[in-house]
Amino acid sequence: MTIVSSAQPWWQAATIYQIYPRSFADANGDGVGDLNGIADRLDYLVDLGIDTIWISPIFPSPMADFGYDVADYTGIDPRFGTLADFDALLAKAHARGLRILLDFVPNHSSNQHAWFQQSRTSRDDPKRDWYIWRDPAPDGGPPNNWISDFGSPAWTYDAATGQYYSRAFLPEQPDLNWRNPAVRAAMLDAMRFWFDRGVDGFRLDVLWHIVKHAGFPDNPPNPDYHPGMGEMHRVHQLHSTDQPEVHVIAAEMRELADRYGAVLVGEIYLPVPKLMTYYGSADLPGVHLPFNFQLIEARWNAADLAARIVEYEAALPPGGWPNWVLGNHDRPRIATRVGPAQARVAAMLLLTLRGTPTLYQGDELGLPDARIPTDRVQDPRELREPGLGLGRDPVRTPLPWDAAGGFTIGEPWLPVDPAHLPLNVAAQAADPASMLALYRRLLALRRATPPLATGAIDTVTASGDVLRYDRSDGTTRYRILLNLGDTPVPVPVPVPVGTVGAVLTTDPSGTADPHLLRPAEGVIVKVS
Ligand code: TEU
Repeated sequence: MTIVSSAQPWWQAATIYQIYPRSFADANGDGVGDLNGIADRLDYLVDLGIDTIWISPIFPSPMADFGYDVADYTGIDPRFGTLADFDALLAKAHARGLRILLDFVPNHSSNQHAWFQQSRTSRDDPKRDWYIWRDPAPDGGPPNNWISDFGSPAWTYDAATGQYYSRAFLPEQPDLNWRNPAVRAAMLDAMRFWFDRGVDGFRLDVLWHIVKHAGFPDNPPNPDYHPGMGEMHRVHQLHSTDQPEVHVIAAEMRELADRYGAVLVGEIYLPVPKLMTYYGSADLPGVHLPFNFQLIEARWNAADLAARIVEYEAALPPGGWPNWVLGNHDRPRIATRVGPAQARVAAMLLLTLRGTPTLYQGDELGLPDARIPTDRVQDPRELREPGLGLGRDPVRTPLPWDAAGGFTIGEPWLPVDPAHLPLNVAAQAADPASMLALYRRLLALRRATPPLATGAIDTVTASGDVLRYDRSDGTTRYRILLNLGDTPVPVPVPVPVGTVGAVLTTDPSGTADPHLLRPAEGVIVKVS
């Protein structure tokens, strides 16, 4: 896509929409969403008002982790379509002013990847060192106490050569050895392959995981561990993640991306101070946008949100551009986390904070987590640690397009929750009081109002249940007032709501009361 020259890079004013391709739209009726399904629905995304799509992995994969186990970094899985389908989708998206980010999975490949198949054949194979192989501990067990994010040791024994390989996730996801320059070259080549086709950037899966401590010391135990947390939390991932060398690799990726005017978004679950290091430095630039999951981690009250916004903004390094994420394919949905009324407030919050927002497919409909019958569970995480509420199927069910479903003419790979059907796209598109209509209004306002997209943020304060902040570009100032509670709150003085009037309210009535914030009401007010 042509790069528009302007003072501000395109991705700073962008709004990102995450597509989980298995569940977005199925064009060929096999029950699994596909690239042609996305291509058929691009106008929905244009009407919604987003401008950048991130598509979860579409590469050839045995689907042990639904695409996050890649068997070929430069192909398309036949379930999703062909390379020609992808090129057509990209062209069609670009023609509509939509950019596309792919989901690159650098930490691990599939165990079916040709590299790993070769690596496991012998200890002397030239590809041996492309993965992380270690001798057993003296007792024959795993080399150290590292634990997979999905529970159980982070090592799998391979009898053929008598060693363990490292795998931070499933046994089907062996960790690549990023300390090996040949791996780095091959993975950068794979990124270049997609950039050359016109891809606008990547989301980088578990970026903080990709380099491990060279000495493989035990991780320290977590004194706060209790079984309900998931087994991964038995230890702190001190030595298995977030090693200094990751920043050198991120800088190599950044250098490549910048040559194409592309954006890199890093998936990093770390506390804010650590997260900030992934912006890199002037000498060693990191990713453009280290994903900020503060809104996912927050307790839903004004004080906690205000504190997190202030902390995050203050921690940004010089030139570091903020970003905000409300949900994704791994975490409970916003409508379930905070309830349907507050989910409208959350929409206004996401789309009025400073920085690039990312919203997850279905959240614009206010979908709650789907109920999954036990015999239909697909997520390997749920299957390995059942009943802890860590399963991800509830946020991965097919998007309801119309009252009958409309996702597929076949049998969907995950069942549609009947509770989702009344929230379908067609019904909400026709209803000005709907969540979808609110998202459309918010996105349209953000597009038309530069201070809301890229202006400064100040006066972030919590008073009682009300979270308040201003956005301004020096001449025009907007005030955002969000009632995080379920009781009416008098509009705090000196907010001159009456003077200029509310620009937009989350209230389904569409009208704002100049003196009162209703329960779970948010308003945007122009104050100068
Ligand atoms: O997720 C990473 C991720 O969510 C975990 O590392 C997280 O820290 C852990 O589950 C604790 O909550 C990414 C993808 O988004 C996910 O879908 C993949 O399964 C995973 O990486 C492996 O590729």
